[in-house]
Amino acid sequence: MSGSTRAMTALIRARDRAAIARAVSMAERGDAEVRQLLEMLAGDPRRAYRIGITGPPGSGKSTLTMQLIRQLRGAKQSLGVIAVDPSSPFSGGALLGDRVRMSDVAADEDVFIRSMAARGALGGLAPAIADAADIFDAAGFDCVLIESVGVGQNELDIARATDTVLVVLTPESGDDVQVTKAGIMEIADIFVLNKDDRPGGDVIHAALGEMIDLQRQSRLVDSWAIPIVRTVAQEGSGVETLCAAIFEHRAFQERTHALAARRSRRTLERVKRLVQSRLEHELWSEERLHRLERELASEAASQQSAHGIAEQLFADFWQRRGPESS
Ligand SMILES: Nc1nc2c(ncn2[C@@H]2O[C@H](COP(=O)(O)OP(=O)(O)OP(=O)(O)O)[C@@H](O)[C@H]2O)c(=O)[nH]1
Ligand SMILES: [Mg+2]
Repeated sequence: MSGSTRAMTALIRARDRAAIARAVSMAERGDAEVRQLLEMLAGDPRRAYRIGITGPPGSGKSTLTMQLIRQLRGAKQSLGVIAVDPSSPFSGGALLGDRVRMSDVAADEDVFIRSMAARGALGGLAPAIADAADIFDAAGFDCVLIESVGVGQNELDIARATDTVLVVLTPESGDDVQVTKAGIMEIADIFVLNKDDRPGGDVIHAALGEMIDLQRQSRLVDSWAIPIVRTVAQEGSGVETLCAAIFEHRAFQERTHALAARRSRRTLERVKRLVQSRLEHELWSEERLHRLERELASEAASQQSAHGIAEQLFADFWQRRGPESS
């Protein structure tokens, strides 16, 4: 264990901004050193509450996140914020970081905001987000907010990384709701109907309400009733109600022990993913790949099925790993 890693853990625990920034950059790059760092920080009993903000491009996630930051600061919560900025800013909205720099939040010592690029590190963004959230955890922040645009895999990644998921829709999201019905019902803990200053809100409100009712009928036990909170993020209206809904969801999950279950499921997924990428890395060494290529080019390979070759390779891998690892 290097001395600098040890020094860094102390700085992170003291919420040193430069150290936190450095550690998050390491997580983003997938540095091996971050593994050591997180192992050393693991004993800390703190548990930040993790809130995900997702939804279609341009639905107002960053605007809303800014408002949530203000509201949560009013409730004396210290905050670590991760904004997964889209790689192409097609929504016309400002990036969260830019927005913050121009606001009162910029000088607030109890808010730490970090952008991550959506293209991200090798193996996707999910591991980097999870590590960054752990770093914020160790720094003793009360809440971690994660904003990420909800397209494809991103949406699921956010849901897996957080304790409460806000799905931000707008009166214009009607088609999105129809198309991704099952997907958003699966991940949403709270629906936010933003841009409620525009017409059409009632229609989507009714559609969402119907989906929520249907889902509840199919559950036997008392399940969480997904609320729909209507907001105008630009003006901050509805944000207080949204915050109350988040705290309510948290209390519900604590009361029903769903939070502990959710967190251990999250750890399981994460461990599986880590083991999987480690296996992949070790299995496909350059040497083994070359050997396989040579084998396949040979005459003998034409006599074998792909299944047979894979079987042999796998057996060979375990045999070689065996003596040194047991
Ligand atoms: N009319 C109206 N416009 C809003 C509201 N909230 C946000 N906007 C505007 O919608 C645009 C997009 O807002 P962002 O907060 O950047 O949206 P986003 O979901 O973070 O966008 P991406 O991160 O790029 O997906 C901006 O021009 C906002 O000013 C609202 O409640 N009403
Ligand atoms: Mg945004």
